[in-house]
Amino acid sequence: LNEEIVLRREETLANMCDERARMLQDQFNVSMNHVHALAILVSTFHHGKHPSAIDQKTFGEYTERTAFERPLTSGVAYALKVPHSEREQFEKQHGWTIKKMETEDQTLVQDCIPDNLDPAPIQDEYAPVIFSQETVSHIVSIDMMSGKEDRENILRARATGKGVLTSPFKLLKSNHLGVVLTFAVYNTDLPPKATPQQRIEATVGYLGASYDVPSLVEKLLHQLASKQMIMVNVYDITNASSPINMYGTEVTDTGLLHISNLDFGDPQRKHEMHCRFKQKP
Ligand code: WA2
Repeated sequence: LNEEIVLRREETLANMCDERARMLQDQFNVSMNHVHALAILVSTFHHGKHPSAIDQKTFGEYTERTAFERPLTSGVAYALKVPHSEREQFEKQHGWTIKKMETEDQTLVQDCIPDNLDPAPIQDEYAPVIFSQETVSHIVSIDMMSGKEDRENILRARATGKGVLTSPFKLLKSNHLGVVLTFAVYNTDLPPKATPQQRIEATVGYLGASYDVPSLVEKLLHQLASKQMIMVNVYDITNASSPINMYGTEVTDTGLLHISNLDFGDPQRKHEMHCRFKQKP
């Protein structure tokens, strides 16, 4: 009798949670495939054609018109690999200096337009953004290697050739935690079974997408009926001893809980969805 009711309740929660986790994972996977295709587009039409068939206007229009193909993303951008020896020539050609992304004091940078940012200090190499979707135009000219999370992503993306994800961090011009997905773009000399070193050498740039997780998960869950019934949290559990809450209000509730696994396609990152009923039985 009572046991039966408890079992049914657990089953309902599990089904609802699994459905939400699957939806989120599927939408993420769809947008990841499309970001990968954008990396190939840049390789083919920017690096593969002389002169290039892509400029900021073309990139901006194309990425805005295809935004529907990349659910959950807040914007995409392309950063070029620039060794220090080519910095001067690069800056002269573009008519702007490579800017530094402050990571120690993001509160300042948050509200800055790139024109007010400091030039990047001397480094072996830089990753300045040259093309962006209109929604993230504030990162144009910023050296993505000057931000801790972006830098780690760039290094891992180019050594592996896979799409890689950052840990959650506060994105520029956003008040929420988000993640960045990065694909390296290689020149055509890359051998089929390339070593990490060969990949690094063949790298010409980085195509990245940013995900403002809270607002995008909210939008996704909103499309579902019975949103009022359950409470959802999304965690980055890569570091098992200190999970990071990426979506949902922090909970202390000890009631019925179901945990659904989330796979965002980067084996180095682990995520979970936690679901609870809002109402006690
Ligand atoms: N994109 C948007 N907002 C950000 C951000 C970012 N990175 N980093 C901090 N706030 C061009 O991996 C290359 C995008 C980085 C790609």
